[in-house]
Amino acid sequence: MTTLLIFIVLVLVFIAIWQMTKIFELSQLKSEQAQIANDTDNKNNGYMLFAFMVFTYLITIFSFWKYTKILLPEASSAHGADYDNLMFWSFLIIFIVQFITQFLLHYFGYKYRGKEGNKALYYADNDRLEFIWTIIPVIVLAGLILWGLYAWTNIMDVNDEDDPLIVELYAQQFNWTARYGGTDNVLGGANVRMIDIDKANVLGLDEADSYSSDDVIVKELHLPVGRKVNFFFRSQDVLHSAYMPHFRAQMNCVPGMITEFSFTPITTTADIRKNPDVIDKVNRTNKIRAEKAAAGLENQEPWEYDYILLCNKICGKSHYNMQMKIIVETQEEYDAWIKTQQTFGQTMASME
Ligand SMILES: [Cu+2]
Repeated sequence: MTTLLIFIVLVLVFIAIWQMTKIFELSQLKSEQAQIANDTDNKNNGYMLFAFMVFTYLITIFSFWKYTKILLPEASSAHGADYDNLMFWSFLIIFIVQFITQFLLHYFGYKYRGKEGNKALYYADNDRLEFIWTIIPVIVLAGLILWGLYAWTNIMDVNDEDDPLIVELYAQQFNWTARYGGTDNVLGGANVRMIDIDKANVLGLDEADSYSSDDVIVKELHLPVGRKVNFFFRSQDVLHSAYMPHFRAQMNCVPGMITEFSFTPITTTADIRKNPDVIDKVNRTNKIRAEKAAAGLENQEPWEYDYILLCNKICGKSHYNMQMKIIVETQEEYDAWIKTQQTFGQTMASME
């Protein structure tokens, strides 16, 4: 792959040098006529322009056919469908407009290619035409923007209604830690200055704060299905971004401040694994892994589909691997799991 890239770069450098010498040659005022485009040149350029349009459309169709199956499955959060709808209509409109405008651009370039003796027609303006191509984009864009603002306001509305579960996501180079508010569902105060590695107080919780002792710190995020979750984000070192693609959620983690985001998971991990798109994706991946196993390569264990929290800001050399598993389960399963976890108070006591 690297060899191929180096080869491509070298070829491009040579083309650049060749073109530059050509420009230099052209700039030398010689009375030679050879460099002036004749009808054959214009015709060839016209055909190439047309061919390029056909190529663009073919590669678009090919990409749709080949790559749509690698996209995310349907959203697993309550607000996800609104987000996907907005995205779909925005892309559809962009796609239709680009289809028409690119056709006009390339087709007219081809149709009105230069011909000996042809003169351009002087055409001052056309008020009606200008009115149409101004007013239609104005209406469409205003509609999209208003809809977008409405969706944004709804999605970004973090409030305490409906008894949300309180979870903190803590980012550091290069891993995530999650903290639950515990039985009181209130997070104890915390600050990076209170981090005490010797005492395993890795998140810098305030031991004097009475809300801290029942907090539960974990390395795997469990969420009960159907309950709203209010997330609070902190970062220890640099800018990170908590990205939960299956829930259409992302929020920056900024050192020195607490950011917030809220969503309601609506599909359990067990249920998303039954989604036909997901089953198809898992089968395709495991086919590749089986081939790897046969060839004795790495990453050959069968893969099981999971929700995941990723970092979406390039935060350092292991950024690509900064992730945490998310499990959405029934309330009973969640209750059973959280009961088995140690509280911060218990961890501190065991360290003494
Ligand atoms: Cu990161």
